[in-house]
Amino acid sequence: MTAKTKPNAKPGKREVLAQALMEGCPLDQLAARFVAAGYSEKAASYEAARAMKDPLFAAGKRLGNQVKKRDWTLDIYRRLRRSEAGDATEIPVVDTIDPEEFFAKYYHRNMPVKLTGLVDHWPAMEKWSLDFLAGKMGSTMIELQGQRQSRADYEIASNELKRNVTFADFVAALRRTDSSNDFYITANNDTVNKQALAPLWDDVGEISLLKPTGANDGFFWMGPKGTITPFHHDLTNNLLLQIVGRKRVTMIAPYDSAWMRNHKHCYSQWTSPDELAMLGEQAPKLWECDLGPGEALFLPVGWWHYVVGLDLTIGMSFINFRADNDFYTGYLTETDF
Ligand SMILES: O=C(O)CCC(=O)C(=O)O
Repeated sequence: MTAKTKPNAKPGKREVLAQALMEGCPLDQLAARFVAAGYSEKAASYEAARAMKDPLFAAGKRLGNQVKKRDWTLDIYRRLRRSEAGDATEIPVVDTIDPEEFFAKYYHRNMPVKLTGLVDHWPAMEKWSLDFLAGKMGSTMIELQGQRQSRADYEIASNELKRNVTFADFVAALRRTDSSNDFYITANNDTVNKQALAPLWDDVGEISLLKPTGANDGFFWMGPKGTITPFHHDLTNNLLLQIVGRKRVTMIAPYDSAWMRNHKHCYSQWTSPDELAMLGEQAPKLWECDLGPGEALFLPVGWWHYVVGLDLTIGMSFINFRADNDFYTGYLTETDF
């Protein structure tokens, strides 16, 4: 028996309505949607009128309008920020910032800033190299993200890509690799690595903006040139610190979130800043920052970021600021959008 398919079958009525709701179609254009989907003018007017009386459709429509209202409010921030910063895309840089200035001008205003002079006193800045780390930690089992190239959604699937290797094997792989996004020690490997790499914290000092908790604060990052952390936003404020090598960070403000194709949790469907830039006039503003050894980037909560390793990199990130940083308690429980 051969399956019968109806050529040019028009979508069902509820499908047309669902699509119209998802796309924010105004009520006076609803009938036209049915016509475009292949319904007669008469049937289209009838279905549009019927939808207005359907409580489910009405609730969906109100919800859609609420989202549009929120987007309008966010657009106020976008326009005001653009008036303030113009077309400049560089993240401001401040050397040896005073904590009071940091919290007043950046943290509490949800504005990114690149900071220099925060960690010049750290022994790690002088000591950490492949030779030193292999010598000190070589036989230690650590966890990393492996086989990332096997899946397009490697960041979303990060729990499934956890692999255990000795630090010596990891360093050997780094030495063999010119450029790769296939393996990377990230903050998602923190539970294992905080214990395993505890001796490294001897080389880590204090940072004036953070409150020491006495528990080896910070997340360890290390990987070859070519690592890519795709667009996402964090649920906390975050300080991203470079110790060895350079990273390029592209950021997009939370008020531009409507452009971010945020389909799941904190992730975006855009695969690179270049794709976004191709939107031309429509593109949200892409803020840029290159981060070198000894430099730190304040990544404010909610800001989208995309990070590329320009060299073999070693870094750390921190969330233990001397201020409220619990933005995850009220986070959504359902995160498919
Ligand atoms: O350094 C990286 O590759 C990513 C850092 C990051 O995205 C983060 O800490 O949220």
